[in-house]
Amino acid sequence: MPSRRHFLRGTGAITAAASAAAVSRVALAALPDPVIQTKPDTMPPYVPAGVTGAGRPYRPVVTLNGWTLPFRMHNGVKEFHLVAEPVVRELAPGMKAHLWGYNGQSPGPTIEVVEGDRVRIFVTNRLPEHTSIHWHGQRLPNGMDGVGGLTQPTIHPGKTFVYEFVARRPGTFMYHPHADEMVQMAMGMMGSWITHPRGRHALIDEVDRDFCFLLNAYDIEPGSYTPKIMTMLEFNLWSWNSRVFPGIDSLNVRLGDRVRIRIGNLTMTNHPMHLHGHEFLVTGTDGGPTPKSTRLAEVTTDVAVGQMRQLEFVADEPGDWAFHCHKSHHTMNAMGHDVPTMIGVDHRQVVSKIKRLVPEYMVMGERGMADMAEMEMPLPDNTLPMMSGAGPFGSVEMGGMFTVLKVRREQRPGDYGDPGWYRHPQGTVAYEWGAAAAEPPRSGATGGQSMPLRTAAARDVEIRVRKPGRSAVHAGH
Ligand SMILES: [Cu+2]
Repeated sequence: MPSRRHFLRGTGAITAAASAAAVSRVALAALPDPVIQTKPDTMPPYVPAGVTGAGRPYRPVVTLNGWTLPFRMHNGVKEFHLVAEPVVRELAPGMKAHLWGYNGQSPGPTIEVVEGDRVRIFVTNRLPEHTSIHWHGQRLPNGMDGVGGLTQPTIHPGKTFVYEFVARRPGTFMYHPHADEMVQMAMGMMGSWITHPRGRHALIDEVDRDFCFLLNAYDIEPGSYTPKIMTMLEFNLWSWNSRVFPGIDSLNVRLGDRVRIRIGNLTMTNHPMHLHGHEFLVTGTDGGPTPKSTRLAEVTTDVAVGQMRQLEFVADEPGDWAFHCHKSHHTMNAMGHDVPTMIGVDHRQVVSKIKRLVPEYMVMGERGMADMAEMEMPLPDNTLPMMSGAGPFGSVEMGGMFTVLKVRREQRPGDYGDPGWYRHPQGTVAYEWGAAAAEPPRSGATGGQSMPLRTAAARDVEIRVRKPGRSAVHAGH
């Protein structure tokens, strides 16, 4: 039904205008028209119009490569409509995935409310199997907890269920199915939930920019479109809000901004989140704001499976600062794990012999794997290079869970647009040493555990021929 797909773009004042118009055609008591978003862009913050009261206005969040779901007020209740449905998500330019999500996207839209709000969420199931939604971390009546079979019957295809509860405490939350959970989360069904404090809060500082995203992961065979749903740990695409580098938008801030980043982890492993150039405090965990006495300055914090964390810092160093998961294989896209280490192996002799058998054979990894980032290697359709992303100085050699925090003096308040690459002041970039480097002094001792520099290449190296192609280069993760 393309006529019902509304594209939210342009101003920060996006509202459910189109859905409100549809609502007026039917009785007000009817289901709110679902608002659908199909673009993977980071949308401007959602500022609800005409909503007054305690805690309003609040500083809305910006969902990385995502959006906030508009609501309608109905007799003092904030009403949302989530539609669980198959979606097509661009993970990064060059690769689309056939996922399940909500309202046209995976992850689903962020739900953003104020502490004390009564919230009613209509959930329509347009999937081929039953589902439910669990409101991860919320205080709520037991029957609203969304555990299929335990606290409610599941929502069958074509049916709509209603969840209703009061957002009792401020913080960062998530939502996801609690029915056929392993399959439905492997297919991309999840979303963020932000509850702002009702007023000034002793432990919640006001910030200039408030970002949120989920850590998620997929196992998609290069050349195919649909995730493998029975994968337990060996995922091959490590994503933030179902995007991988270079598809993840940068976090663009103004010099001196107080910045909050809210992160939830719905993958099956932990992610040590690492920010360059700044120290941050963990100001919030699963249970809400942390006591100030517990806040340690960090540059990396681990976000374990099922956890939410809030990082805060003052962006007082201009530049393009890497922000990524510190598990190095999580900053890569799909690759083969059965590639042997070839560093230090001189196999020039054997290449010509192998090429007689396998004409397209390529030598890989003789000097490390950096060549891979720039190599023009044929890839199957619908896949991404293992390491890519063109920066101002060359290939960034990254993939997966990586993006850039861009801190700029010129960034205007409220402007989330990409300012381009940082222009480094003269004399502040690492540079090549122009003269010959002296040989470093080395120990001449021969006793004990001394290990003299090896000068001769190893002999009698056993070599197994591996053919290029799916089996060796892009065989899962
Ligand atoms: Cu990771």
